[in-house]
Amino acid sequence: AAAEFQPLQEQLQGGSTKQQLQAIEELAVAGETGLQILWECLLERRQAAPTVSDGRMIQVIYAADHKPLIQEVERCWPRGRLPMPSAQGIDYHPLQQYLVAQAFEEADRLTLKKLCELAGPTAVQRNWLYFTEVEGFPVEDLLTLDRLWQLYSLGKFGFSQQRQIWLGAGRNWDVLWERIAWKREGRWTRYPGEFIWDLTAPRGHLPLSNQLRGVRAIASLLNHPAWTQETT
Ligand code: UYC
Repeated sequence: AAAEFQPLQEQLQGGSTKQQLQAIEELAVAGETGLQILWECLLERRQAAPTVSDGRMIQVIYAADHKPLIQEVERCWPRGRLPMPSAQGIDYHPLQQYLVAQAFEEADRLTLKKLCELAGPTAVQRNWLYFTEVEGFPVEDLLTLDRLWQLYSLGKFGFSQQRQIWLGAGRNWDVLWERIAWKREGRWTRYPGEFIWDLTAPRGHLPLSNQLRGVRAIASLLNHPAWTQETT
């Protein structure tokens, strides 16, 4: 790569997460050479567990609509950068594709659909979750969903982020709603128009859980053993 890009390249390889993400945004707008450097970095790290930098680099290549590099990414990871184990044989690949494309509204809707699939056919029919169903969710699938959302959101989105904020709020729902912008000045944020469907959203903003039928389902989700268990 051209010498002028060397500092950014070094920042990308050796910097803190914050510095890496900064370098990625600069390389994203630096044309062909910038994109090639991002691809080289992805390739070098292909054996390691994916980080938010890897997720962001992939998003940048897709956002640039760079066909040859998109093809390389898909050849290297035909099922997506993040492995997506499921105890129920559920296919999360379409969700990873939405997240890569930063189609967060579609990804959010699909997440609810997948959670309903996880709960079984009656939940799919009703298209919302009983808290008892949530309690029985396999750890593996919740971790997969959470890792997907984190990977493609600079680490901002996902249930475990929501859980951390909720715990930090002393488990007070109204404090959580305000912090994740599900309420503003005491008023519910309206679905879908008032939610923020991009990476400028506050931490924990996505994925959504409709509160029309009360907090028991999200309480089960945020209390799930997945977030405290030390496996997978
Ligand atoms: N909606 O207000 N929401 C819907 C949220 C509430 C309502 C879907 C989130 C408050 C109705 C999603 C919040 C409320 C429908 C969300 C929010 C309300 C609906 C689509 C902030 C009125 C039509 C998926 C907490 C005061 C559907 C789904 C229906 C839909 C998300 C109303 C993802 C995070 C209390 C009337 N809202 N929802 O679940 O079932 O249908 O009638 O939370």
